[in-house]
Amino acid sequence: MSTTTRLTLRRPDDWHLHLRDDEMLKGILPSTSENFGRAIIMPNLVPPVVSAKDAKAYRERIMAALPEGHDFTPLMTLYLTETTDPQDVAEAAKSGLISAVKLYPAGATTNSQSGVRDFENVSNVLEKMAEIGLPLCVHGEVTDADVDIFDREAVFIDRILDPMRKRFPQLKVVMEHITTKDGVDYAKSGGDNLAATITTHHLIINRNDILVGGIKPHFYCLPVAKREEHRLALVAAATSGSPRFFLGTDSAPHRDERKVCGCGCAGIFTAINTMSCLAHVFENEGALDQLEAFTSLNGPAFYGMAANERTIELVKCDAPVEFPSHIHTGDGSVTVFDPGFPLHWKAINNPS
Ligand code: OTD
Ligand code: ZN
Ligand code: ZN
Repeated sequence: MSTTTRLTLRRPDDWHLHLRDDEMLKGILPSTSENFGRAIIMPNLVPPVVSAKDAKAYRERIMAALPEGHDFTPLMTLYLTETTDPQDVAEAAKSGLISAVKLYPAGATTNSQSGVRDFENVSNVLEKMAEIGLPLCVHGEVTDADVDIFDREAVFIDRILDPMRKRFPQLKVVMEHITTKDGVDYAKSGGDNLAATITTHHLIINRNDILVGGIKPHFYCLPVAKREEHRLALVAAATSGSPRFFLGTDSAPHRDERKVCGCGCAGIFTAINTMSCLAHVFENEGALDQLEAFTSLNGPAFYGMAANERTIELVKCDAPVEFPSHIHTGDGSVTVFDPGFPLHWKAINNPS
């Protein structure tokens, strides 16, 4: 039997990324810009990116931090609040400044305090977005104290997402970082206006990895990883080739002191080794032929963009590929995601 040891793919994109700001931005941006052509940039800065003016300024800071020679386009988003102006959104979309709007239920994840409490108060923005075809990226977890953290995604689908999609059937929705079989099933059941991103880490870890044998703060993220059956459903979805699923790493760096402490932040940093991790996962499933769809084709198709022209190569090496265990930024050290197995696939970004 012949085994694949070399693959050429269109250059991948990351449809959900946290780049932060200032020294952290400078330190971690190269991990993405080296490996990806474009990324949807999350707006959960402090304070958040809420207006076109904020998005423009943030985009400029990202471009200023980009290393020479890196070919990378940040796709900006606005953070939806109950006072977002539909006209500002429409103009920012029309000018090409933003590619999506991000919905955080208030309190659902890092820096989401300014998110939405009463969905009625954003209906004017959603209506406008449906009209102009601008995608809404959704952090799909309820925040009700009486809902168990492991159930928050499934409950969000029933209570919020499904009614919202029925009310705005033309609205393009991306279910961000799905973590459950419920999320997979719902994404499959929608029409062409619905898609879901899947992270690298949710394809690799389950909740045991966080908790068995001692607590692993570097595996803690939101939505929290679920049972193994859910991870398997995510792997099946990602490797299926279905156009509804594509990569959004949700790579979310925090400096180590903020992860390893009495109340650790949520977020896993995967930007630097994502392509190697994904090649491993897809190879295990006998699905290397579907990797390009997941990382490079389905996302742009959903967002109405062309796939990247350039290509990358993935080469399987006998010796494990070495990645740094930490990225040292001017804002402190960030731990790189450890998948728990050696990585043998190496991404070559400028194949000759
Ligand atoms: N999840 N951490 C962060 C965001 C995400 O829900 C998310 O998108 C973060 O640190 O910004 C995390 O665990
Ligand atoms: Zn989120
Ligand atoms: Zn995120």
